[in-house]
Amino acid sequence: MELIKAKERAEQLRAIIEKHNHNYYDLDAPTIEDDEYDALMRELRGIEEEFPQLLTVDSPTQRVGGSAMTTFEKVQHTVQMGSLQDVFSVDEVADFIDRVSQQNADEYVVEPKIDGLSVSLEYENGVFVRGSTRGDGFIGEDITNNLKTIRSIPLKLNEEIPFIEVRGEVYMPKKSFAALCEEQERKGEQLPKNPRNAAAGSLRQKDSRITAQRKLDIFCFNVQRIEGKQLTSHSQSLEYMSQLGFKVIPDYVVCHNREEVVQRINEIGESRKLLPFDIDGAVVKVNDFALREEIGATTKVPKWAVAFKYPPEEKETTLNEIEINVGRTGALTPVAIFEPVFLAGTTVSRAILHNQDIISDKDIRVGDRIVVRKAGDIIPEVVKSVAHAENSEPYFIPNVCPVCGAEALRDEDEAVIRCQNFDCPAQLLRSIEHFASRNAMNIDGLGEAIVEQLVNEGLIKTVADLYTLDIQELMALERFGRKSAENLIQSIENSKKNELNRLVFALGIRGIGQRAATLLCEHFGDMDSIMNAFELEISSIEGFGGIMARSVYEAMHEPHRMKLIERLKEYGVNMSYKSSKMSDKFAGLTFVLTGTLPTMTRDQAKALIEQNGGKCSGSVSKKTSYVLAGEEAGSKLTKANELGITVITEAQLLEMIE
Ligand code: 0OX
Repeated sequence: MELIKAKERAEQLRAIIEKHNHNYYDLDAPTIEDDEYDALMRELRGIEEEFPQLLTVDSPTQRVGGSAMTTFEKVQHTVQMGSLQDVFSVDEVADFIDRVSQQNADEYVVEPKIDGLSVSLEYENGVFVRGSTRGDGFIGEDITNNLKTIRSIPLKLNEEIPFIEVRGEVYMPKKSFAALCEEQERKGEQLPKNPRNAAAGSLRQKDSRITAQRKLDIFCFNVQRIEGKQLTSHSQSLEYMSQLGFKVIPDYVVCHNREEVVQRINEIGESRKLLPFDIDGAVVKVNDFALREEIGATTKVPKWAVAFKYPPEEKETTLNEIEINVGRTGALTPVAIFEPVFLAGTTVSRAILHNQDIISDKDIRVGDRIVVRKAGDIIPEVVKSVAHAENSEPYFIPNVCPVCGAEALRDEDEAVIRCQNFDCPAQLLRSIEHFASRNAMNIDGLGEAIVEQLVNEGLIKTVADLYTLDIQELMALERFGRKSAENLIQSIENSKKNELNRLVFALGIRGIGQRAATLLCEHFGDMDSIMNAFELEISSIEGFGGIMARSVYEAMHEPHRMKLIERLKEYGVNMSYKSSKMSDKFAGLTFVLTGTLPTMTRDQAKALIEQNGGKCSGSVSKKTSYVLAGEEAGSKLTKANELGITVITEAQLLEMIE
């Protein structure tokens, strides 16, 4: 084919393909069979390969990325991609409307809040040049190639506007999610937890060909920055985005007062189950841009918008049984096993009931009709019992261990019931799993199933026996080959060199977590000194209370633990501590970590905070000093905003240390 003809045909093909894309992805009304579409794409690709000079940045062939990348480049957002203030009641929405109407607001846009991932899309002279994740709001990651695979993201706009940056939410439609689950199941691979997680995983693929298969979609809802056009209101900007070719947030309505806003929020809530995508709330925004400027923002959220979060979805089901799990410290934990229900994106059939007091307060009995929900949309919980089965009786946690049959007693000051047998097989299993776990001795390849196998085959009776295992012994076991046996022995060998704080934590002393273990090591320097310490000296360590000191003292004088430590010493497990303390800058401060940080893992950030004298906690409260938030930060960030706790980024943390 000669060049001129090829150019003509390529342009024609691009126009046809984009038209079909629009019909399929934006209008949900396909106008071509898959194989015909593939043939058009093949023809276009063929021309572009023969005449590379004809290739354009906005060609539909550019949507399916090339080879895998190793990292994502960082992107500094010129306009902060802030989050929204969450509210949980209609009263709070009314308060918001009252406040902004006093500042002269008289128009509000209410739109669904898509449960996906926020991204920024930048266009120069109408051409898509860069797409990035929200990150921590200031710095995100360049995911242009992955975003190009989303057909509803225009590669070229309908107008050659000098510059525009828009913000949208990438999501996985329920239909694509169902198809992905089906495919993963067929391949025997792990199923994604919910559409949001699946979308997040797909967007972070290093190989955009995988992203392309995931059928993601987007809704755009904000102009972040624009040159060459003046916009005066949110509704006008939504219309303008639509005109440019963006897929704009659907079902938005302009309201004029509190009643209209509340009615619209309720309508969106009612339509929630029927929508082809997940939403987790409704957003109410002041419409007028000049007024938004006046109303302003806090450091974290705009004051001219709120996100109303719908209450967690609840379902009724039947409680089939209450299972008792025996933990590492012998605690008997009741778990509700119920008829499976689909809740907030996943099927659930179990929920922890915690302790006898909770069961008694809610009068939960086997056979009951119960209401379940996911707390924070993640952890399943039993809300209440709505009806007892005929002839049912109140439930009591047994006073014998279901695993070894030994006596189980309620501790004096606790709600917990514990098996009293030190040699209980369940406790042994859990304590070996804990010993080997990532934050303890970090023995790779020693998961639950292997521990169970080693215990059942009689190869280990205490954790010290791990250090006597040899390759031949392991190879004689089912499912062990030479390579896996060698690897496990090597991991066990490596663990001998661990810092002492890991070992102290791995011993599983009640009430002694990673931080307390490190404090003990910092104070005493080696295992012998910890073992010989008086209770009073232990309790003098900053951060230690009387109960913790007693627990350490007693644990270190239990004959079975003393023997265990003696054996570990004999096998060459490290018993001394080299301090990694850097400073006391964070002394007295408590941090809570949430979301994915741009460069550090959460464990690394935690170590850094602790090395500078700070403390990390798992939940936000009034006592929290800082919340360190990264990408996809969830309910902890919301809580921090509610309590007015300072939220910092990874960069700010590093600055504080410097
Ligand atoms: C959503 C959504 C998120 C953006 C600019 C300031 C407020 N997930 O659907 N955020 C916003 O607005 C932010 N609107 C939305 N619809």
